[in-house]
Amino acid sequence: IELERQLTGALEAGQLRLVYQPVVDLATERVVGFEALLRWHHPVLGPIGPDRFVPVAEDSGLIVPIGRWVLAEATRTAARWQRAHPRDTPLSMAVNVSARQLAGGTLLGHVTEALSASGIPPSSLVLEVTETALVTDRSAVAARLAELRALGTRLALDDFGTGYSSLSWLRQFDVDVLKIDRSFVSLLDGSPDDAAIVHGLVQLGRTLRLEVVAEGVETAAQRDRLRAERCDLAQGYLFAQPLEEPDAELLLADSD
Ligand code: G
Ligand code: G
Ligand code: MN
Ligand code: NA
Repeated sequence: IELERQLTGALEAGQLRLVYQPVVDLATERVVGFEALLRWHHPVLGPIGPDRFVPVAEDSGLIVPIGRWVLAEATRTAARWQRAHPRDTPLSMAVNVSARQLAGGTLLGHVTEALSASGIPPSSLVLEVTETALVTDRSAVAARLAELRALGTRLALDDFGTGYSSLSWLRQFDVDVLKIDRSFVSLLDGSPDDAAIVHGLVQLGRTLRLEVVAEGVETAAQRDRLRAERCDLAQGYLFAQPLEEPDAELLLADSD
């Protein structure tokens, strides 16, 4: 409750910040986009991770104004980076969207607003949803997702493979990107049987003609294995941690 009270003021006080983790093309190792991740710089407690405060924001409904700010900020940054670093395919920006945001009636408006204010091509905005966001009311969620997709944004299924219904999910909702959870990527250091799971997940994505992103790539061995599996994209500490805006921009310049 105390955290909730403080979070209410945090947005206005400028205590919420975004960091950006690069997404890398495995074939070329070029940066092709970023995932925006929320951070709370608490004046007394110091940095608080989203694992602690996003659930609080969800329960209180604060995730709605916070999510609106995240969309505006991330697309504004994307627009700047796209102008400074033009590519054949414009740099992408992925934003996490939680269950509460998806269930509420304002997400579509906030996405529309962010797209028009920033001017980025809708297809360069990737909205990441987890399976848990989708368990509640499947037909309502499917309708919301279809509206978002009709704007031209892309949808990613985040933490893929960790939920209990991943596969039925894929059949029911149209997504464009599959993000393989890092718990599976870490298996690539283990036995051949474990690696077979990653092989299966990448193949599944490819067969469904989805873009496949491996999360949490930490070692060169994992990267090489994923490349051999023809996984498209990767994120992880091997390439870069989530970075403050200026550091992300330096890395981007290196990638031109
Ligand atoms: O950055 P970190 O790995 O600590 O993020 C932890 C979790 O917090 C991630 O799983 C992510 O889904 C969630 N998260 C990060 N940023 C945002 C955000 O802007 N909005 C929402 N809804 N969730 C976020
Ligand atoms: O759930 P989601 O995928 O949105 O969360 C991404 C989170 O994963 C971020 O909080 C980020 O800090 C974390 N992360 C990113 N790369 C790595 C990695 O290589 N290893 C680990 N352990 N965590 C990572
Ligand atoms: Mn994510
Ligand atoms: Na994830």
